[in-house]
Amino acid sequence: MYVTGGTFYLSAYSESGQPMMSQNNMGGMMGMCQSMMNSIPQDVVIKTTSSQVANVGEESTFTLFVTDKKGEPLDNANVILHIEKGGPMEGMDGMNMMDMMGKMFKAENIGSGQYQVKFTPTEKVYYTMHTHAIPQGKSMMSMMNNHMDIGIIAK
Ligand SMILES: [Cu+2]
Repeated sequence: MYVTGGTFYLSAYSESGQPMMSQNNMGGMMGMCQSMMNSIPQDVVIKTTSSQVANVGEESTFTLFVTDKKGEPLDNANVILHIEKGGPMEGMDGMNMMDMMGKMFKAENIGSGQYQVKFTPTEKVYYTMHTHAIPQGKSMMSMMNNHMDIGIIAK
């Protein structure tokens, strides 16, 4: 799957020329995530308004500020994310779409376009918070066009 110029389509072949459909681990996911990372969210603006440093073993609250492209705060967006160890591209290998979906959870809206995420790091590593903000009325498919990777440093 690739996201090119805002168009979402399926490619039958991965970059290596291997038919994608035969790959159980969905290596194409990496290409997709890379495309997502290289593009800015299409319908929203996602900003981190809290510290991105956390302590191992302690629950931290991260705050995201979501607006539309005009800077109007969005309180009814569907903000879903998953957090994993490593940089944006690490850990994607061997992870299939179902695993990813299963790990996703919803951020809680606290008003004024702000959303809270609670997370307790277990290791002194860099984590990536894959964040998707889907404006109300937009289909879940647009999550691919409204994605941002946010780094968290655990110490
Ligand atoms: Cu990501």
